[in-house]
Amino acid sequence: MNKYFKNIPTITYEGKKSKNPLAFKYYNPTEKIGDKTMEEHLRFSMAYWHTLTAEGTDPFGAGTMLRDWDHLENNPMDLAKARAEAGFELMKKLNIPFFCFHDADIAPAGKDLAESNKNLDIIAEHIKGLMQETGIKLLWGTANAFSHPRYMHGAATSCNADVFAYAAAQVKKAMEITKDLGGENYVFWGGREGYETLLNTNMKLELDNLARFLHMAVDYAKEIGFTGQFLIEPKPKEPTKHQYDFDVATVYSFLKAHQLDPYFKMNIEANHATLAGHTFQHELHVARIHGILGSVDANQGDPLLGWDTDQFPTNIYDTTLAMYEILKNGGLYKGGLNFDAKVRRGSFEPIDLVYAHIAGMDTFAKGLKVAYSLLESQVLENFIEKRYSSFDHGIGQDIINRKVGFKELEQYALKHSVISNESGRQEMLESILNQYILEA
Ligand code: XLS
Ligand code: CA
Ligand code: CA
Repeated sequence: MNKYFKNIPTITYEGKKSKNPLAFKYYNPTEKIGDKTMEEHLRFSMAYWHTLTAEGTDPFGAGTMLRDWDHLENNPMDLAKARAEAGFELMKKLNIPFFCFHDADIAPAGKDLAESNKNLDIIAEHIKGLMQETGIKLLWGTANAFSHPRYMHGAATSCNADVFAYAAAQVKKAMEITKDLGGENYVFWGGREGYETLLNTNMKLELDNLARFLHMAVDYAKEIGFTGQFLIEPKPKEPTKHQYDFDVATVYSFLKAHQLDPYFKMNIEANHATLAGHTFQHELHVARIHGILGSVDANQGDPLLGWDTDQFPTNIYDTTLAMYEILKNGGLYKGGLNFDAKVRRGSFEPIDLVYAHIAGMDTFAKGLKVAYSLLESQVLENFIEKRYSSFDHGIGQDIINRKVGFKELEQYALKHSVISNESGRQEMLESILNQYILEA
């Protein structure tokens, strides 16, 4: 496999002193961090869409990306095969063990649903061969039920029942292919499931239909024996003004309200967290404490821009705190760190894809190391434990054990009306965190 990224060598670990831009400085797949190797902890994945199909277009201009496979554009099936080969060559050279795709990324749409499905079967078979040849696995599959004009009003939340049916057929096929390729998860990102104005929207019906759709997916998974994890990917806005899957907390209450909670976990994207006005760590933390942290779309937004810029993750502070949550979760289990990230429009050469993935992989590897030593020291755990220690005994313990109500608490407060608090020591803790980052 040396056709599309000819001048790129296999990327290896050279250590943090290396100045070679085509080497890992922190990501050392076989290095043990605790009882797992870095490869087992991080489970990196390439996103098919950004890396293989994106052209670098924006609302102001045409595509810029130089991609060796694009000369095949007049023959869409050959183009799809070449893309797959290029993707596996790139993953092999970067030592990325997983990939993720939308149905629309891997095969061209046909003149109707039947032809689209046929195209998918042919390309999926080709991909299966490449998976066998390289040992690279499928982290998750999904259906693109948002790009085609038929989805202008949404898919499972469209006002048009024919669109609901088409989306169901598309998801059915995407689930079958994901199962056939051994996918470990299947993702539902809301796409256009949301609304622009309540002047034309029956929100109750749309939300109920979304729940009906997800129940049908659960039923079909059982029917075909798909045992991968179902994941919902929250996002607060873009493309619609109000996305129904706003954030982890919103999705969790939706799942609970519709008895869907036993079947779904979250796929948390960093850039979606920040668009929702949260930190990446906040979303991971909320999912973790509810037992629904499934997988991660590893990217970052730009604090100066208010949209989904999908940049490669390079912020060590953020990856440290993300890995901290992931380690506390006991890992990602079937999930992984999928680079749902794209190179900037000006980074148009194939080698930029390599630099971008190296940057993301090293940033998460460093984050893993820092998070592991932070956790080992228990410095934050000990502080937090002490901070809440008033609930370990006396009246605090009675509150926890529900032994007291408002009347008893009033009696207590009347006797203890002089209260003393302790500092939260935020700046001291931030300084400790910096120290761990600098040392690891
Ligand atoms: C878009 C989403 C999308 C999902 C998969 O913002 O990130 O790419 O990850 O449909
Ligand atoms: Ca995503
Ligand atoms: Ca995104």
